[in-house]
Amino acid sequence: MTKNFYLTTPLYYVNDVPHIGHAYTTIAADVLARWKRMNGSTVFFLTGTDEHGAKIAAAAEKTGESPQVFVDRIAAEYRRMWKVLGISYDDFIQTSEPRHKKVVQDVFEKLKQTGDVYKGMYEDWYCVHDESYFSQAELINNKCPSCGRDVQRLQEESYFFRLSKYQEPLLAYYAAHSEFLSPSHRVNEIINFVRSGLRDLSISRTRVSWGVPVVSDPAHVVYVWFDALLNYISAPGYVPAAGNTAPFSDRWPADVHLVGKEIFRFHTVIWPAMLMALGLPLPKRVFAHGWWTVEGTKMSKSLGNVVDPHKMAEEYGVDAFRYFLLREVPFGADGDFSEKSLLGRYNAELANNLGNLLQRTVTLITKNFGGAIPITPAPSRLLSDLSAITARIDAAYNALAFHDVLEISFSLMIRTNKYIDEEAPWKLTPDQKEKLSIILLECFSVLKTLCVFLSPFMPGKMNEMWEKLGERSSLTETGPKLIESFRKGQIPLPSTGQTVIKGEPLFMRKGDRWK
Ligand code: ME8
Ligand code: MG
Repeated sequence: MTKNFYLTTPLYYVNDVPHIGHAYTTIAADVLARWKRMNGSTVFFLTGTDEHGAKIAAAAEKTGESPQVFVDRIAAEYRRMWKVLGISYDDFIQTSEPRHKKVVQDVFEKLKQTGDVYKGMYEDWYCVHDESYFSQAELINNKCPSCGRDVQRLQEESYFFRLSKYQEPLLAYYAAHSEFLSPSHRVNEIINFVRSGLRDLSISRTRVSWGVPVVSDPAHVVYVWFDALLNYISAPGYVPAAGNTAPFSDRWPADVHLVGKEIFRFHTVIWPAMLMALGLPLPKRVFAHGWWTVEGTKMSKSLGNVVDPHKMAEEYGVDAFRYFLLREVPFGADGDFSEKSLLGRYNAELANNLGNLLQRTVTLITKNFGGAIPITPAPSRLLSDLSAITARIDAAYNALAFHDVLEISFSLMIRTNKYIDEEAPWKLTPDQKEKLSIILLECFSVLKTLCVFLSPFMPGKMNEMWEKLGERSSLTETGPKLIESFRKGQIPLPSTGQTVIKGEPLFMRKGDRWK
């Protein structure tokens, strides 16, 4: 039976170049997508770019390009970045695409008809940078509470979305679906916000021209957030006139919307209310991760401390960079990026632990058995709790606790390296070949298991390791069967004559320029 699994990243604004913040969310989503595929799910992994609004039109004007040429160019940079970082997305949506705009327009008209969208007058403090209105009470020192810039008093005719109507239904939904607001430490902020009262939301602009025009009133363009959020249903093929029917309903509702904590509220208040208004089922989970700073300070273009993922991937390899981002900080918490820490973990964990475990195992098998993995029907001491370990790995992946997956795997590496140190197989005499076989088969089995657990994080390196272990099948294709046996506590034996390949270390140690 194949299960469908639909997950998304935010749609990134195109007025910025992709940096580690965007890479973080997208890599996390990719890890989950790969794990789900390996477990036999049919995955639909969506990412893309958020391209409308005044800020983006202004950014285009600065470069002298038309907005469309500008957004296409930056969107292409995102695609290129995802290619470099090995992101296995299934669809990339740009909000300026006709397939998306059509859905936005049809949804708008549909909700106008049902009365959830109505016309009124809007007046408040407006921040151009954030394209948001704020009430006097929300301002901080009379400046924008989000970016600290000046705000201006604006009044305009606007369409509103009847958000206030959904206050109680939202609270009821949160109460009945404990996973919807994830991680759990974020539940209270949302519940308190909704309880404090929801105002209807202004969802059209007359001052902005780069956007989706309202069909029945083209002086208005749709507010960027109302426009952008709809990508999650436009990409999988929602047709407003048809409602929740196949093929759209095969994908929808989303299993996970992965977002940064600063946009959690948009995804857990406005978005579900929009879906309720459309009569669509709600996403199963919205997960907010934390924010990266760089060496203690907020990343910003003006400070010149924006970390370029291309550079990190070039220096340390894509896989080590992917590994590091999810290893350094518990997923959901804030973190601080430093290259020193990346180098430290690269050397200590990847080169000295994982790489070394592979290297010594392969060397011993080569030296003592001519490379052929010894097959003994011995019970594995190291993996005696394999079904329990696999259950913990499953649980960690399902909770999006990527750091736990890595920690569990890391303990296994440490344990195995320690086992080799203690057993000192190089000291065994020729009449102890049986014992040597057992030790090496055990190490081999641990490495094979690690390949499966870690390949979503380091697909390239784990394929390399898989090949070095003499495995011929494709790791991603064999993965599902292997995970099934792991769950039963069974480690499949190598095939007869399977030989390891001795070569370059998996991770070359790097000189420490900070020492
Ligand atoms: O908010 N640390 O787009 P955006 C961690 N277009 N994650 C970070 C980060 C950091 N320092 N910086 C960025 C938008 N991110 C809207 C979304 S969705 C319908 C519309 C990641 O380009 C994180 O996922 O500002 C954050 O939520 C997202 O980039 C914001 O990207
Ligand atoms: Mg932002």
